[in-house]
Amino acid sequence: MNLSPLQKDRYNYKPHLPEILKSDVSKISIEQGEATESISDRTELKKMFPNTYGMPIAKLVETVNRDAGNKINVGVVLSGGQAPGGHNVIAGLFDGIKAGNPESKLYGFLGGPSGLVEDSKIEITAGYLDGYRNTGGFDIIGSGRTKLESEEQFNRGIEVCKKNDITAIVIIGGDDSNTNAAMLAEYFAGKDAGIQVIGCPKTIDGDLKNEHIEASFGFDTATKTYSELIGNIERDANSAKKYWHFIKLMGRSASHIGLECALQTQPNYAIISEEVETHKTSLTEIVNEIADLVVKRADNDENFGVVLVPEGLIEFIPEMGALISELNDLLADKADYYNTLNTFEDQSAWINKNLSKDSSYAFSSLPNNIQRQLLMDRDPHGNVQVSRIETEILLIEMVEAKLSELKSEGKYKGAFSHQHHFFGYEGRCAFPSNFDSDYCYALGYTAFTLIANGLTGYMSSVRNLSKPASEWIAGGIPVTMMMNLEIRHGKSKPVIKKALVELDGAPFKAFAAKRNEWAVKTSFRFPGAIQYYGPDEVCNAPTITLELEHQK
Ligand code: FBP
Repeated sequence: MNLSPLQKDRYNYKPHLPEILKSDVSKISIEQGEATESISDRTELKKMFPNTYGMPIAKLVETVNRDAGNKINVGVVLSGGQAPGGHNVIAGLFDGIKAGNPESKLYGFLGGPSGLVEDSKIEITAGYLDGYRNTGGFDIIGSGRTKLESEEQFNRGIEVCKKNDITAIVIIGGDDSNTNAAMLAEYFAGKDAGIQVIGCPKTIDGDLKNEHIEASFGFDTATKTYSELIGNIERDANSAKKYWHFIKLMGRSASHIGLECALQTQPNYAIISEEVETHKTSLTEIVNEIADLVVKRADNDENFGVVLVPEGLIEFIPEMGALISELNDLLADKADYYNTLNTFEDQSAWINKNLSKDSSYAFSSLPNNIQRQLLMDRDPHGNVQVSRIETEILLIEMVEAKLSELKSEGKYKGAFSHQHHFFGYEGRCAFPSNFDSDYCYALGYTAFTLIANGLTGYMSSVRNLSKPASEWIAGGIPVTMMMNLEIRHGKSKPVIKKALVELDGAPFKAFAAKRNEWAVKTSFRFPGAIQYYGPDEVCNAPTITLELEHQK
């Protein structure tokens, strides 16, 4: 294989570990606290999860565990979008399993959750894994977005595990995948199937976090990668002084990525979807505010700038959010008829007829290309695929129109040349930062210790993350504890509560305190590329978001 020097070198990186994980696995046990409750809807959730509701938080402690050496077979699944560090979760899990008993086996189900129901798998061996340690991507076994939620799938899961003598499954995924992991754990426990299920918190979006799960893995590397690119663009903008750059950043719902990148790079303008929703800001108001900023900077002879746009923005703009949810329901309920309409003209005419008056108005006010994007295929959860909606271009077109209006009124004299970018896939498979390499390995190793201690329905948890790895605290959090009921497509469903940007949280407050200063006066900050070697503040610093959250 033609390996890059960095790839070869990263194979040799030894992840830094929390103190407890340096002990022999036969000496790692768990200490359990009080019974727990879900964040809300307790009576209903208790009924839905009779076997796994209310379990205590588990903390790893150094005490003899006689079961750690049992020979076991474990299956692992990667679920959803790629996030840097997934390979290291598997490496940590593998090393834990083999440290328990070298005869134990780890199977990787191929292509995501569907691999489990289809019994499509490989055995992960030491030699095979060595080609993936400390590297980005999910290509070790592949990922997928199939939802595991039907009884038929759960029963298939039992059959496949029995056939392969697998007694534990680790599901590495986001909030939806971990919700499904909890349902699987409950179903297996109810059937006395003898199969444990443990989840691991993954998503670059950073929206799977709470009091007990401080960060989802991949957020650190992805935001560092995007921040490097944004910083480079800022420097280019400041050198050429001729372009406004509109940069859309991934993050399906929450704006954590946009917020972290704004704190890292100090752009002229950054939209935070949660603020737009809270203040019920309309699309026109957002456009007017950006146009106003372009005018002010032009008055200073600065006809350039950088605007960050969160991927999920469109759903948070009140009139657009209402439109999208009507479209989602319409396309799900009347899919058969809708699929008979062959031309965009027929589709949009039918859509307009079936939408409410307000949504039909919002739909008609959008350019044709955005209308088409809003009608594209939904994801397996029935959601519009926001990464395919070109919000950054929509904003550019609308700002341009506003500026020509202002020009004709004699209120704007500048030039508005623009470039647009979308940073998403560029960051999902980067070589994991040292932070993500360490964190992911620790999550995987912890997942094994939870299995070795007989737990099911837990998420692997590693906390105290703003401190050096040796001070991290490892354990398990019962998944039901993070759940509430939410209406999804008209039905009340148990789900892990998604963490959105909190407007009274430290990261947003830090951004809000500075953004006016960064807007008109050029104040760009250049984070540069992720560093793997060098002083701690250069190669081991966590995200600004994490640091600020821990200062509270
Ligand atoms: P997960 O929630 O599965 O981690 O995926 C997040 C994400 O990267 C979003 O930021 C983005 O909207 C989406 O995946 C893109 O999905 P796809 O990979 O299917 O294009």
